[in-house]
Amino acid sequence: METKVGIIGAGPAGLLLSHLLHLNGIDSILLEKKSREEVEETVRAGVLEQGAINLLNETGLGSRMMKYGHLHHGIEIQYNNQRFLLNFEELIGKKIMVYPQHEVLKDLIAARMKANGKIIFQANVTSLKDIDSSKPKIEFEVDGEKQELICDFIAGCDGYHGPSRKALPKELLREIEHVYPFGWLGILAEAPISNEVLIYTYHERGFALISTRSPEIQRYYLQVNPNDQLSQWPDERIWSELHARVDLNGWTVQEGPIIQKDIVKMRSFVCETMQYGRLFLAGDAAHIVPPTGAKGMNLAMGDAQVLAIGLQHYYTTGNEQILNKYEKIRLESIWRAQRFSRLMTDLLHHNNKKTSFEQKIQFAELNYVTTTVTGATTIAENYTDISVNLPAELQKNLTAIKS
Ligand code: RFL
Ligand code: PHB
Repeated sequence: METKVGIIGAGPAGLLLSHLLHLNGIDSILLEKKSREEVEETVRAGVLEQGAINLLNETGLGSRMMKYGHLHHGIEIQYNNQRFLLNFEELIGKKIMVYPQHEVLKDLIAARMKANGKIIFQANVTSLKDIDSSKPKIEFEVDGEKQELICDFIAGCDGYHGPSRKALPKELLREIEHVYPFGWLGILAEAPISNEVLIYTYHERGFALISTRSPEIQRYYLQVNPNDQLSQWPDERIWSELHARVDLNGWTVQEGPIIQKDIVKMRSFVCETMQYGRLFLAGDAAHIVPPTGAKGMNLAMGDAQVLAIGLQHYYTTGNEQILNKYEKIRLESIWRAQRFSRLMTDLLHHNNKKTSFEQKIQFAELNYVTTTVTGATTIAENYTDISVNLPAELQKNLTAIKS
């Protein structure tokens, strides 16, 4: 099998890249180890930045998002039994879209299928070969049968645990990691909407987040010990913690049957080596953020956009100049998103290891971002629009890939 761009992984990064390449007449084959159903059902992210909303709309992927997604004009931050609205629209004229990641994936897969795009599901990539040559190869297995894909370029969009990053020479790896002493217990509940916008709550019992998936399904999160097991969190305990942390006089979290539960550990990770030879890493394969800033899916889309621009430039001019800048361009946005995700995590979680000085500073920070225009504007700018940005020099190339 042969193609121009071999893509590993049908997450937001891989699927968006294959769609953008298709819009520019560049052939690709995407290999995904899960089935289509599994990909379309995995519950993960929920918030899209302004740049991601625009990109989906401008590349023909936005119709279901605009119909079923929910545009939010801001978020609320709560602490000390007080709730503050940060109205992003009023502050900077931007909004966010609450639209589940698996719905974005359904839209992308449908668009690829309609265009006869080549996605091979249940294709488990086992190794990458000759990545420093002009014909790199991907070895994979379908139904236990070994196959090989020969390409010009490989896009490693296979998440944190995928094989792409592991194919980079160890001595060239520049990896940086920070582990937080927090975990998030996430639930989906069949309940009516609790609030018009997301509520990020600091409480001495721990952080809580009120989010939503649809008018009938709500997504709530609780800060837990990262080593907690789901068996320690029966439904009654979850509801009693949510009420204790978020309820206010006259306002209560809406309850309903819990249909899904999971616990994630919180980490920041960047593999700064995002290119080696003809292999490019994109999305979670290269970086992980703690979910407090809602950046992971957006960063994956931002990577796909710049990679698509670089490949489009290469196939029209034969010049690898933009591709060679991919790593540098993306690391700027990635580190800004890392900074913001850490800031939100520190601001909103309770850490009993903090000294009383550090705890007082945390309250002063909460006060600053909720009661001053400058503080709130900083949150608004970073929350709504840092992951899918392009340097000015590439703006003209963007028009080309969207055509
Ligand atoms: P993905 O989505 O992990 O997709 C990688 C794909 O690669 C496949 N794969 C392989 N395929 C073939 N052969 C192999 N050997 C393979 N190994 C792996 C996998 O099966 C998979 O389908 O990576 P991508 O595209 O980089 O996208 C990243 C995002 O999924 C992730 O960053 C977000 O979900 C993070 N995230 C959030 N991001 C946001 O922008 N906004 C949010 O509100 C938000 N909330 C969240 C989140 C992540 C969470 N969890 C579960 C960590 C909330 C949570 C709780
Ligand atoms: C979600 O709805 O899953 C969600 C929203 C905001 C975050 C993280 C997760 O910061």
